[in-house]
Amino acid sequence: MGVLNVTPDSFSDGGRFLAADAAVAHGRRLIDEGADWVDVGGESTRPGAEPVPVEEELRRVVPVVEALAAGGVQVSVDTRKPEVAEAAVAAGARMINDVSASLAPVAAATGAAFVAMHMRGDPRTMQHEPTYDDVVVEVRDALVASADAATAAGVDEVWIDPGIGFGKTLAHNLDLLANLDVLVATGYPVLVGTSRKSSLGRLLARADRSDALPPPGDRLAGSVATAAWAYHQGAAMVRAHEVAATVRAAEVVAASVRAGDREEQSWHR
Ligand code: HH2
Repeated sequence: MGVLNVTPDSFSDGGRFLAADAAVAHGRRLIDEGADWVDVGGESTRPGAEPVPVEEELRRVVPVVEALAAGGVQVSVDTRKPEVAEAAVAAGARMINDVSASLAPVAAATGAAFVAMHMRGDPRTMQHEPTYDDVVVEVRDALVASADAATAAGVDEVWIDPGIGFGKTLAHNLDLLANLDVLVATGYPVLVGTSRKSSLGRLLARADRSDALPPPGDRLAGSVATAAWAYHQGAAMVRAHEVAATVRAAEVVAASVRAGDREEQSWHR
């Protein structure tokens, strides 16, 4: 899933694709690089972000969704607002990617697929000392509750996502990544978004023996490493800004996993 933020303030690509024609061109580029989906968002959800009024989010998102979908691109809409989700699906989006996990009724009513992501609180406050007793179990249980409710409401295709960086410390994010197989075992397809996030910045600074976090555009090694790890753990999709490198890494991991499967088969023979 390639990321396309039509915003002035997203943490890594804010302002780059605010003009609709630049956004559409970038969305097509993500598909050319190997993305299956383009995830169009009109409101940043980075820590501390201020909410965007519905009219403004519609103005940013709908023309871009319409142009991409008309060109045959599979579009998901990254929104927390029912009005935006409805309008985006009417414009051709086929998936609602909802960091608040509250839009299942819209997905059910429109026939769109649905991503239920885990978040503690909301973006303005979510990084104020998040605490969990057992982050993996609590996130899994919350996601299964959201996904089961979406299924019961009539959504055909439901995905779950641990929400890396959404109300989680570095230790929580690492615990979730280390135990992605626990989410995979729920039977719901798992989406993971680590791309360029500040947890990676901190790990990369450690690798560089530096106190300074590399800027979001200089976190590719961490993004690709965690995408490969996620696929190896059984995730079905990753959300990435740098699609070409991610697809290449995913192909290599897939080949290794297939080879591993063969070995297991011959072992059993
Ligand atoms: N992360 C971001 C936004 N949407 N959706 C899902 N399902 N999973 C994620 O991890 C996720 C997401 C944050 O990244 P980005 O869109 O690049 O930044 P911003 O929120 O600042 O626009």
